[in-house]
Amino acid sequence: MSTISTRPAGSTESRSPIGGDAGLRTVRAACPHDCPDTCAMLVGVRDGVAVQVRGDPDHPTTAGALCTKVSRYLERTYHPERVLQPLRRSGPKGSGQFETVSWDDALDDISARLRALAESDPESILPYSYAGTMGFVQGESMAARFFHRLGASLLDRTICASAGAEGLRQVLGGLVGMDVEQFAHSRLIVIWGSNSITSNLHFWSLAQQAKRAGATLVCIDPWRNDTAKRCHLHLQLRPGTDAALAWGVMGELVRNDWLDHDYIQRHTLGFEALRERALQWSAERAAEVCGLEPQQVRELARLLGGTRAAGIRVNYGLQRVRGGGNAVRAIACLPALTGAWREPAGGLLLSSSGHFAVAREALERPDLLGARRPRTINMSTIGDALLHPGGGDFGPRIEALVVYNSNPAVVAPESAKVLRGLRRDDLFTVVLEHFRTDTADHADYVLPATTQLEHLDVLKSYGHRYWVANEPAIAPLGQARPNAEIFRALAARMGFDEACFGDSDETIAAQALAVDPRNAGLDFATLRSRGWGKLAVPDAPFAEGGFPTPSGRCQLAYPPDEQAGRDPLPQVILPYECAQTRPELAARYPLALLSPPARNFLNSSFVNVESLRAGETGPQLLVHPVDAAARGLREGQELRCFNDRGEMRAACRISEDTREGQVITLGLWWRKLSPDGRSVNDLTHQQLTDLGGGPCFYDCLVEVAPA
Ligand SMILES: Nc1nc2c(c(=O)[nH]1)N[C@H]1C(S)=C(S)[C@@H](COP(=O)(O)OP(=O)(O)OC[C@H]3O[C@@H](n4cnc5c(=O)[nH]c(N)nc54)[C@H](O)[C@@H]3O)O[C@H]1N2
Ligand SMILES: Nc1nc2c(c(=O)[nH]1)N[C@H]1C(S)=C(S)[C@@H](COP(=O)(O)OP(=O)(O)OC[C@H]3O[C@@H](n4cnc5c(=O)[nH]c(N)nc54)[C@H](O)[C@@H]3O)O[C@H]1N2
Ligand SMILES: [Mo]
Repeated sequence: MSTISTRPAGSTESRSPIGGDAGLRTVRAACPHDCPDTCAMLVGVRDGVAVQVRGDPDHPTTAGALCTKVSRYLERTYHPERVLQPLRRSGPKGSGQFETVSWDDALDDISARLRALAESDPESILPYSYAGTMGFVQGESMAARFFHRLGASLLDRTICASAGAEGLRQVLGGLVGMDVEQFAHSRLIVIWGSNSITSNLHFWSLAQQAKRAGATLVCIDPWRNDTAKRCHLHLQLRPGTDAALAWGVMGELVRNDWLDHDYIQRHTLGFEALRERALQWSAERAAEVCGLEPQQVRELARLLGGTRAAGIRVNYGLQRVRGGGNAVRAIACLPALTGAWREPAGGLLLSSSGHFAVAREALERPDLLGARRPRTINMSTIGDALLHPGGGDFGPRIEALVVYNSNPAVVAPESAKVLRGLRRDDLFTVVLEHFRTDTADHADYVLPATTQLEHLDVLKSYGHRYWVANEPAIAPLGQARPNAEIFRALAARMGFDEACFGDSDETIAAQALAVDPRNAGLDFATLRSRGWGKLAVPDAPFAEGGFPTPSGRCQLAYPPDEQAGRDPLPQVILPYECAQTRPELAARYPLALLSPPARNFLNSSFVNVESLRAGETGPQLLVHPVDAAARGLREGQELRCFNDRGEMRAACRISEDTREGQVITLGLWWRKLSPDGRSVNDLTHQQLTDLGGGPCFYDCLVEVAPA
């Protein structure tokens, strides 16, 4: 059991100047962005102006370093294009023409419009939010209370992680796994579906420590990304074939008896069925499906089978395909078969979220629904939802959309439909934002929100095990208000008089931490003074089994009572769009398109920060030399990348880092900041993953041609 590690008392004062500058006050903050690293930050403030942000050197995973993006947080906060006053639409829908309006007028009108809709059918109102900030206060607390009390439609927040989360839950029982800090001691690290240098930098530092100490690093990714280039082995498989690779490895483990029979017998369920299925998977069969050499499958199995302290860092990159949920299930079986969970530096980490004890009901107050059970809309099919005329199983047409912490005009799949929906003249749209994003341009009202430097919050992490507090460093700029304050004000105008609508941000932050042994010694007051604090969770949480499944065992197969006629074992499900499943489509659109994160952006955030945008030099498309030659494409040339759903333009980059038959473009460019006004999501579709109802961003066929 790790002792609760917090900053020692005595170093808790928040006035310790950086570099001995007496006028400089230091405020403890937390990076709010959707990233596993959730860094502890120190903000230097002079005369009410934030002048410096840096990583907290004492926080074990931040270790004094911020990523390129967040080290520019001041540029983002003080950006000349921040929305600092409420705006009301003054031109046609989607034109981006606005006039300024007072808060009172904006809130009066918005609450009147919502009240009128709620009187006929509150389910015609839909909140749309994701992880613009991961804070509990400015995320789903006051906002959730507001929509629950209203009886609005519920939103299924699937856009990132739901397939993998469900896959992991079925095997391990929740979003639980290794302590990321333990990877520093692993002897083998398998980075599976992640470009860690871009998306999980502080994990990469730990992996580097392990590498220096002699560990072997393996990367499994269809793209030879920056991370793959720095690993000892790279298995550059076809996208969407990870489950087949995992089965190939399991076949080798079984045939060679590289198994921990004692661990399997005591702590797993379904091994006999798994064993039988695994024997059907030769290295050759797996290699054939994955587009690899059989030797590569054998090598991965030999490494996993022969290393106890083997840590698998799975990330969400591999579950954005049709079979993503089952791929995570298959991979999650591996550490139980080899007994890697016995070691603190062995096992697997997809997300650490489930280790946190969060008082969700206190924050979100689902009890405010009373007896009402509103329908749930999947955020990944927002295009179809906005265009639905209403009726039948769908229920009422969506008449009002309230967007906060998200940018659906760019991030959601099949943009043509999302934009057509947002342009409906009869849709009333309110967007809480820092900037005039492509989504905000479609609003009837844009409400100016504060950034992390201007409001209070508390955060957990999905990559490490620390709670991190965020103290406001500066006063809100202009007329900006925290999300929670905006929903509090709307609630007051709607006449919601439950006491919870009077909770201050401090009260909400304190409510977030559940009373639970994992939070022992941690409360918001402590976090506030110390900045962060670690959960009391064992270093090797499943060394003696004790998985949070109903059986307490690692579920290699569904338990008998959950099988209900389905295949109890992880399945191999090929993409919706590939030569095997859609040969006629692949004949017209033969190239698989991947659109993973850009290093200088955070999804669509930071695209408008000039210095970071300059680092990405415009939308680019990586094309394999063979595919380029077949189409007569030249380096640097402007390309048209298209399918039946849409197109985007990008500069041609001929590179052997991609596979033959696969093109790659990075990041989610704002439409209005890309040369052709389009986004990669003009090309993607709204079909959902096998588990969890997630989007299939990396399951998409296209063709390219000179523009
Ligand atoms: N700089 C930066 N950091 C970020 C983000 C960002 O946009 N920019 N995004 C944040 C968010 S929202 C998230 S969810 C996290 C995690 O973000 P993830 O989306 O997991 O991001 P990455 O790890 O960068 O990239 C995914 C990797 O998966 C690979 N991949 C694609 N398809 C497959 C497949 O079928 N199989 C396998 N094995 N690999 C595949 C891609 O080639 C890519 O290298 O990162 C966060 N961190
Ligand atoms: N093609 C393709 N599409 C993808 C992905 C991909 O890899 N490829 N990745 C997907 C993934 S993993 C994710 S997580 C989603 C991300 O989708 P989103 O969660 O929508 O992420 P962002 O694009 O970062 O947009 C967040 C917005 O919230 C705003 N914001 C930040 N803080 C606050 C605040 O305190 N208050 C308010 N009101 N607003 C705030 C920011 O200004 C920003 O415009 O995109 C998905 N879309
Ligand atoms: Mo994400």
